[in-house]
Amino acid sequence: MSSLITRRNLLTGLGFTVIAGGTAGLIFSPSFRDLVLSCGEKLSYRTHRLIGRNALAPEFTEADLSPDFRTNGNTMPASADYQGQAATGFANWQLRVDGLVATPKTFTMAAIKSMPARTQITRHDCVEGWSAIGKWTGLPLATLLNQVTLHPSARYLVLHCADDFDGQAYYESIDLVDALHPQTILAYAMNDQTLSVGHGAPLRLRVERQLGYKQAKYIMRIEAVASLDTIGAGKGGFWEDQIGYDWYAGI
Ligand SMILES: Nc1nc2c(c(=O)[nH]1)N[C@H]1C(S)=C(S)[C@@H](COP(=O)(O)O)O[C@H]1N2
Ligand SMILES: [Mo]
Repeated sequence: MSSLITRRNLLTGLGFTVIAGGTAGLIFSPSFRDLVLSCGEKLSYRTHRLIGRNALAPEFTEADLSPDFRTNGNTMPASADYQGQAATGFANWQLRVDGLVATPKTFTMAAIKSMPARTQITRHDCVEGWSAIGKWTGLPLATLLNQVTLHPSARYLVLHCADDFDGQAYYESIDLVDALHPQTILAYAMNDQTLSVGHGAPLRLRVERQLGYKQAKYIMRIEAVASLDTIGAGKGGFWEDQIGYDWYAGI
């Protein structure tokens, strides 16, 4: 376990170097940035293969909870539909699960909350250089996937979100190892409160072995696919498409 923490810090530190350098104006060359980022991605993939992709992320205690867990990225989706749903406390929110599944299904929040929940206290690490420890409660993604039966050709899950930046929808994707990982949940509560809009209500992903931008908020649809090539610009996520962040953001 201690080696896991050491590696986590090492890799997180690498991320900080890139960003701190970028902010200070020291790293302008995209090729240098790409090189550093892709070294980090390979190192983190290799590290996770050594320690096991199914290893658990560290979990903490109530005493470790951050008094102030900031929000980041979008904090209120602009869409009128989303805002109407927020006004009714997401009473009619529906999560669509489709793509390469035997039985595409739509789940209400009541249905999602009626299934056995998992609670975990974990550390969120944003690539921009901040971390916070929070308590997350939600539905294990594996439980949901059991209900739709993945087609054997499915390799990734795409999380489609209700928000956008300048008309480009936010989305993220994970492979099936992470989708079935025991700590991967669709969270609807944070620190024992219903998830706030700022933190991604009514549903946000927690995929605890990866960085903050993978933790998709405002999830409205989960699509099982064989390839990411035709989703967005093909890099597997909004920031991956826009500025070349690693698709596999292992920590
Ligand atoms: N839909 C959506 N998900 C998102 C983002 C976003 O802008 N939109 N920002 C990401 C980033 S960069 C981080 S660090 C976390 C922030 O989560 P928080 O607002 O709960 O702190 O959400 C991630 N998921
Ligand atoms: Mo982030």
